[in-house]
Amino acid sequence: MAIQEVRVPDIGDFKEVEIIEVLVKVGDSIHAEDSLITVESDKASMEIPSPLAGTVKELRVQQGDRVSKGSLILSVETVTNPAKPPPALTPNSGAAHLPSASSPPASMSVSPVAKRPSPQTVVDHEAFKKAYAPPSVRKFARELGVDLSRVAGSGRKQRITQEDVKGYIKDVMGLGLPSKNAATAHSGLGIPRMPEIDFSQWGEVETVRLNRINKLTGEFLHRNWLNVPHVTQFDQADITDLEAFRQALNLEQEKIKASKITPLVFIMKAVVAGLKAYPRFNTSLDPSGEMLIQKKYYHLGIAVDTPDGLVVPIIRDVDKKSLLQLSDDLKEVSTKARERRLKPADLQGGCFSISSLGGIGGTQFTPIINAPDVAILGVSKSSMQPIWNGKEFVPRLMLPLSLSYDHRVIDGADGARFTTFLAKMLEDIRRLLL
Ligand code: CAO
Repeated sequence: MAIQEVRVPDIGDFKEVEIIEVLVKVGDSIHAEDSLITVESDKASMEIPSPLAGTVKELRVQQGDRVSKGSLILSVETVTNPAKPPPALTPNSGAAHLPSASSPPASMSVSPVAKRPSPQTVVDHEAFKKAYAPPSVRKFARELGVDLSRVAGSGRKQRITQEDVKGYIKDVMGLGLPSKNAATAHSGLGIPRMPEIDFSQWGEVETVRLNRINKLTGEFLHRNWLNVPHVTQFDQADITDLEAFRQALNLEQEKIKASKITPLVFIMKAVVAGLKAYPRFNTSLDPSGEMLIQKKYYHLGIAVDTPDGLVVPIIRDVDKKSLLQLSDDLKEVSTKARERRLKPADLQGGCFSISSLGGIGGTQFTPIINAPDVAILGVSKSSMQPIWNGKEFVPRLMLPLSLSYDHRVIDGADGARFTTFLAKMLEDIRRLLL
């Protein structure tokens, strides 16, 4: 480890140019060729990349400063990479730029937007060259097939930023997600954007930044809500007998100091029986909309409420596990989720999800499908209710079920058949053995 200074390299005719953006801060970990600052002359702008990798120790410039060749930008505590000579200047029409490495932010790697090509097929290459954008944004746009000449810039002097490109893609994909792209007054769905409101005019407020899980979950749920035509089927299952069995089982668990079993593991088993009886619930729609992919495995996503937000780890091969094994798995994944120990693989490969709010309360809700699954089961809190048995009202413990399904794949009749089937399984769990 060593502290090394990074200075402005030979930038040709650029002398005493103004820094219009500082792209890093103290403590940032940077790679060689990551952009550090953007400078701008009367004619052009350019990003100045780092010649080395490490951690930013001290920043010696700020926005508005003027720099020339040799000006000190910052100092870096280097890792293994030795200092490299600065990369060569790559002129560009309208704007001269130094090449810089840039990759989409983590959120883009889970976003469907980044994986799908833009629907726009023809790129006007001449106009693309003239667009006012730094190299990292050009590279990003080229990778995604976005014609920069169609993107409105929100940066200084209408410079196009990576956020503008993302906003443009969201608009053309019809996701209707809010973007800073000023080119359109409406989102892709024609939904007017929410106005920016200064709430402090009515009283004291505090602005809190959303954490990464909140942001990713928000984007994911919004995408699914807008892309998938949801229908929610409500039902309730008489779990009086199941509950008597569970209580007896838990007494035995207590004797051997094992942990208690909750109704959720029985529900997981009933869902797997449902997926076997109605295989269309165990499919995913091909993005072309032409084909269904039938899954022959039974991995269930379980929504877990954590202090950082909602996560949905997967419990695999639910069909092959006993109730006690499932109970252990459930404890393990929910503990890992709450202790932030889940790995990306723990969140992938599910077939169908369950969102259980039964331990909290509520009578019913409309869960959002965890696409590419085609359905999700919401479970609310069971309660004693008077049920008419043909002769009299009898007290029965009723469990509310809310099944949201993708109406492109599942018809309403099958939605009702599935919840009726689940209720039947839970009413008499001996049926799960059939
Ligand atoms: N009806 C009545 N009681 C229920 C119940 C139900 N449907 N489900 C659970 N309970 C009881 C349990 O038996 C337990 O009681 P005891 O302590 O007396 O045994 C208590 O409620 C707490 O259960 P739990 O919530 O800790 O355990 P679980 O196995 O039912 O659920 C988990 C585990 C991880 C799913 C849950 O803790 C959780 O995070 N739920 C929230 C999911 C969520 O946020 N969904 C919303 C997503 S947005 O759509």
